[in-house]
Amino acid sequence: MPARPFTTSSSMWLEPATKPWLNAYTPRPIGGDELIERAADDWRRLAASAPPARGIGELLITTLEYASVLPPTLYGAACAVAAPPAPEGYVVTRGNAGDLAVVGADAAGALYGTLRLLVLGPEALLGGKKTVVSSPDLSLRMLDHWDNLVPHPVMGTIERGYAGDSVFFENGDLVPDTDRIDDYGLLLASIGINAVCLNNVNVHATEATLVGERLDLVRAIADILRRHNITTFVSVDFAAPMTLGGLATCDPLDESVERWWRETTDRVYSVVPDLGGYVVKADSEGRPGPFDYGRDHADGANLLAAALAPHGGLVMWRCFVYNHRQDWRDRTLDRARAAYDHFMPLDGRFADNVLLQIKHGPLDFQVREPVSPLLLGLRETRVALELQIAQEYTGHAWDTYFLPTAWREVLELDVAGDGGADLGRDLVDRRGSAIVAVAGVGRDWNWTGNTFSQANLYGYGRLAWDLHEGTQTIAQEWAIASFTGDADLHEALTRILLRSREAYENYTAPLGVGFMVTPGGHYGPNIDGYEYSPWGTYHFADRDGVGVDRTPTGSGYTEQYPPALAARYRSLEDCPERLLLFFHHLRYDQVLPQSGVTLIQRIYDTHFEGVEQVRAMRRDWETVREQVPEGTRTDVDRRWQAQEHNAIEWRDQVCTYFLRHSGIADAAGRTVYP
Ligand code: GCW
Repeated sequence: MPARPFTTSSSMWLEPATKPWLNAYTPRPIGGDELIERAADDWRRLAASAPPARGIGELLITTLEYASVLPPTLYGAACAVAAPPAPEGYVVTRGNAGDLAVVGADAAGALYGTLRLLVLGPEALLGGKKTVVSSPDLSLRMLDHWDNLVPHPVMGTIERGYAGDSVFFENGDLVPDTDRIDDYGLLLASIGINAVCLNNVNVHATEATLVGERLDLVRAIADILRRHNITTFVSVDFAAPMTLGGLATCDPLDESVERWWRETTDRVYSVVPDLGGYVVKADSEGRPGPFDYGRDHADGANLLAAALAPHGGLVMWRCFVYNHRQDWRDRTLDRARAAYDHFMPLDGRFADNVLLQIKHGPLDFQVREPVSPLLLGLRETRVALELQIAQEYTGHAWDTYFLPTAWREVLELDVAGDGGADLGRDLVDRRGSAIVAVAGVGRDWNWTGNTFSQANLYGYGRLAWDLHEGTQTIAQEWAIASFTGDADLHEALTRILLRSREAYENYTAPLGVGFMVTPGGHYGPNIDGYEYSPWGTYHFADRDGVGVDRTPTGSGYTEQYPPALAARYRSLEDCPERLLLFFHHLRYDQVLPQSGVTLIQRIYDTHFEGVEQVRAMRRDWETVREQVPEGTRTDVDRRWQAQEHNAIEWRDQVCTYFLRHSGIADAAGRTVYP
């Protein structure tokens, strides 16, 4: 067992200081599987820096296959569960003598059960019960890293990364400290993540060689991640037959192209036999793709699927396909329509090992978007829901923003609009769905830049495992698992997280209209920053009103939804207020049916409220900050300062912009700069 301590210094959910139970139990692996041995090792390793505790008993870690070896009370309890755990699931049970058993459906389940126990402790995990059973809702729970092998001149080592350099790569090579990759694997396993894509979906020249000359890097990282039950994926360049292979084409229907992918993939699997597969961004934001040859995306995806199928590999084919060279003068185009228009007609044409990876909203990880209609529409194709932990449009790692609040809403959407199954249920019921998130992790001491952003990574793992887990539970678990302190501390941290999304939404772009961010970097306000750009992200504010008409009188995007949802979004009365400007262009003096005030007044009110909410969160923090370790405390302090400044800037720019455009003053008489 390595004596090396876990390499984050403090304040994260594997924080041993918060876990006296680590020293109360002696782990005993049964069955000899490497993952089980490792689970016991992880326990012992963290116990080395946990507070001393009096021994209570043994922690027996095994699988159903070996469960008969357990002492009778533990065996009986583990086997008495109504439904045995599904693959990767586990039973945790407490015996009369104080011993604990984790019984996995398989070795992965034993690992996950042990790590869950390690994070929460037996009291929180078992509550008053003798036994708990847990199984993941989805079998593929993935993180996509947008890491570059060599720093990109504009995007750096991680595209949209706010937490330092890549945990995998440094200057075209492996990072010198590969122990940190091992720790990262443990961190991810502790929240049930079982797949990681190593590199940016924008695959530049050097990164393309990960399936060629630099396959050794994939092997080295896969060897480490595998110890934690994590399967490795790579992003590939659709034009690789040309850029790497020297062919004159990458036409998906060309025989030499097919051969190139087959031979390349065979070689890749001879080196990394359990690679998960390829992630692909094609015909998107300047990336090459099948459109270059008059082919469609089923042709493109199936080309790679055929090469991967003999090895059991998957194609994660992204649907973020839209015209990024739009003419802002052309009001007939609506970027929100693009994914559905491109992919819906292809439903049923994709190979079995293709998953269409779809961002949760039709635009781009905005604070508020409706759920992508493509996610709801596809019925004959496997889908992966794509979320973004990296806070590209949600405050980078400066502003505190608890993303699970927004993800909950996505997963809770009733898919037919009739109060029936929600998206979470629907994903489980469909064949072979998956969940993916853009990682937001870097080499910073706390992995995520802002310590509060850890709660987003933690929350992603929890929701990926249980699509119906509540945000209150997630926030509270993270706070308790990460910080030693009294109930006031944990309650304050939980409260802050749970309020943070609403605050951020209030002080940024109003009522779902989106963007209004600084072009390029996407932090801070610039109301017209993208208004005359080719990116298709417009708000259409003029002297009379603002918002995008996506009903049949406008772009008709609403009609991509199932009928009941289309009707809801089309209607001014029924459209959720937070989405009004996403779906409608409204006059400033329009009285909003839900809040009963005019649009312009609602814009003023939410923006003033947003700043006050930041101040309230900050005050909450002030009351408990002394309980937080020094490094984290001062770092969080300066992030609150930055956030308050950002919120004020947003409030004043938005309010002034709309005062100048509408000429209507704030009825409450607050300071809006003329
Ligand atoms: O939101 C945009 C980002 C790009 C990103 C792209 C994508 C990796 O601004 O940086 O590229 O989304 O999801 O492909």
